[in-house]
Amino acid sequence: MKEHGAPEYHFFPSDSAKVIKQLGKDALLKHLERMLLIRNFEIRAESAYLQGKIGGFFHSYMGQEAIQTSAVGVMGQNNWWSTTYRCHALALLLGATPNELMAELYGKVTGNALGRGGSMHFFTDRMLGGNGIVGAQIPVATGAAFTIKYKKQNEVSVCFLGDGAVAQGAFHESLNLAALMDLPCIYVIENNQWGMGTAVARAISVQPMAEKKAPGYGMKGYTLDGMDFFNCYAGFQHIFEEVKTTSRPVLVEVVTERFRGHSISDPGLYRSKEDLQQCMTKDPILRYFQALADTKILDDAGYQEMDQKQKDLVIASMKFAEESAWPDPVTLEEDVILGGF
Ligand SMILES: Cc1ncc(C[n+]2csc(CCOP(=O)(O)OP(=O)(O)O)c2C)c(N)n1
Repeated sequence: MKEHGAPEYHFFPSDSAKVIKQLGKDALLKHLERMLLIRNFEIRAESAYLQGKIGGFFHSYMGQEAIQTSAVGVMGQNNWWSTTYRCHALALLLGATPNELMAELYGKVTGNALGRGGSMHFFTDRMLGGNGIVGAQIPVATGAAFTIKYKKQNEVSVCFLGDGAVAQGAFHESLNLAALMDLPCIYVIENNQWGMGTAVARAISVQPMAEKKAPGYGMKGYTLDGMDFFNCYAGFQHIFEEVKTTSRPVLVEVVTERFRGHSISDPGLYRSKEDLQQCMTKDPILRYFQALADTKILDDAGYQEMDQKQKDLVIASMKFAEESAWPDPVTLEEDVILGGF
């Protein structure tokens, strides 16, 4: 099988100092707080899983926090959002509480989906899942973009997908239709280098993906550095304005790393410990904090305090989940459409 070397990426040109100045201290701290909430949520939920408190599937977003935090930071909640089964971060960013999400992981009745969905099926009033099927959210997001256009709303539909989903037929059909119909959809490939244990270079025939594939649909393509919050922020800002002005879809590739296996049950034997350690040196949260420290916005003690606060919130959510009731088995078939056509 053909296998490529790492492609040469041309990242969206950005200037961190400019973004720092534009955001100002309060917003900068808010974004750090959000990333730390996500990181702490993933760490604690993982430990609860390993203690047997959580069952089923579990996919961690650790390492990718800068992407969705910057996207939601730029565009705000009032758009349509969709993603894969790696959905804990997006739900937190769109306003779901740690309590309801942790309770959902524990399968409790107080959970985000009444304890029936688990890790892969978080949602909010503007988040169309949490989708367990690779590529399932791409046509859904395209439909949401159609609705926006049909109702003449000043919004966009943002669809996060993995690099593995790019080879799905649904990807091709959706992008083709969005381009034909001028739909305001932002397709964001989070390229974390792996589709389960398959390296992206072995699965996708053409790279860099956005740069090379977007022109085939008559769209613009952008590449962002997913380990650099400021590059993502500047890129999404430009893309958001462009899509709202032109109502043309765009394809974005964000180059990132996942710090865990594909799912919690993946021993990760396909990459060496050294490779993993190397990718963890690019931690987007530490890099972001470093920029705040360099500009004297936050010192070490301030960072520790903020991190501890997020940890405490997550630990409180575990207590909430632990103490919540199980769903009543009598309700098992409620909200399920049974029977034939
Ligand atoms: C249609 C379909 N085929 C296969 C699977 C099994 N599967 C689950 S995740 C996954 C890999 C997807 O990788 P990627 O799109 O890169 O996303 P990532 O997990 O890296 O975020 C596969 C093959 C599935 N859920 N759905």
